[in-house]
Amino acid sequence: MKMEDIPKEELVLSGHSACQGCPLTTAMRTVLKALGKRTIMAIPACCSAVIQGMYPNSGVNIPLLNVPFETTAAVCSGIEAGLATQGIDDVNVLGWAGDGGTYDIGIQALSGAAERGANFLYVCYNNEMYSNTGVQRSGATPKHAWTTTTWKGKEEERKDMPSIMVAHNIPYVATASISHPIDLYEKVTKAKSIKGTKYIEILAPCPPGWRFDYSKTIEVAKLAVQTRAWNLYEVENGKYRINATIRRPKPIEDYLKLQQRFKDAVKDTEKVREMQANVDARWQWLEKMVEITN
Ligand SMILES: Cc1ncc(C[n+]2csc(CCOP(=O)(O)OP(=O)(O)O)c2C)c(N)n1
Repeated sequence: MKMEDIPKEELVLSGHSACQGCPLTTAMRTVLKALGKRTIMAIPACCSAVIQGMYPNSGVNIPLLNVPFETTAAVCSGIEAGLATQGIDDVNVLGWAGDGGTYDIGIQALSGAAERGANFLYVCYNNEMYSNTGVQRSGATPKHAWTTTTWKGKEEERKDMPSIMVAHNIPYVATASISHPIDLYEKVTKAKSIKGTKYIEILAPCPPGWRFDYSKTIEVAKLAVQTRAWNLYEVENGKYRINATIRRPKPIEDYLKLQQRFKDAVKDTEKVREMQANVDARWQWLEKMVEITN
């Protein structure tokens, strides 16, 4: 597939209020192009809810519900049940939430829906913090990252949310990045064809939160993949596949030094070594998972 094969019609309209260089609109454009117009979306409190518009206006050209923070997956289960009752089977149900609304606040509803096998796609756009309320740490914030609530650097490792979703034995789990739109488009297209709960997590570097220049969003996202700080992989019926094999990864500093949130961490060689070791170990784990599940 090539970029030209991605549909031209935009379901994310101009006139929304995202920051310049905001990654979530980039992600949402691709996801909605892959799902198409016959899609109903549920969005909890997060940047997406704010930028998409204030009632009665909307910057998204499909039916959309703004729902309480912790309820995204429960609402999606309800929409799906309502559609099934009416015999409608050609409408996609999409839950769309940030990492705060997924890793932390929405995890209970998501876990329940996944355990019941509710038929919908859940997308977490992961900007590794609570962005909308002014950059607080979330369960997705990496160790040593500055946020307004971890101003000396976060002391804990982040959760491994994709693995938590794999442990629910759902048919499809994938990671993606805004820097790889074809990969993302293909993953959403695949998820659309699968019945059951599907989970896709998209890395979404946030310029004001991660503290880099607004023009560098895609560059930072690319570097995350090139340094293996963020790996692109999918797990289909328990089988792991790596989608971007980086033979000669760049050193982790290349990624960290573009982001002011790591400005103190990069001065500490021990911390940088630790982060490099974590990234290397994660890659080895991923390769092992591919080996043992195929
Ligand atoms: C129950 C509840 N608690 C807190 C809030 C305040 N709140 C609104 S958006 C937000 C941050 C959401 O973070 P995340 O899910 O990571 O999405 P992002 O803002 O990064 O897009 C918070 C804490 C709320 N609206 N409802």
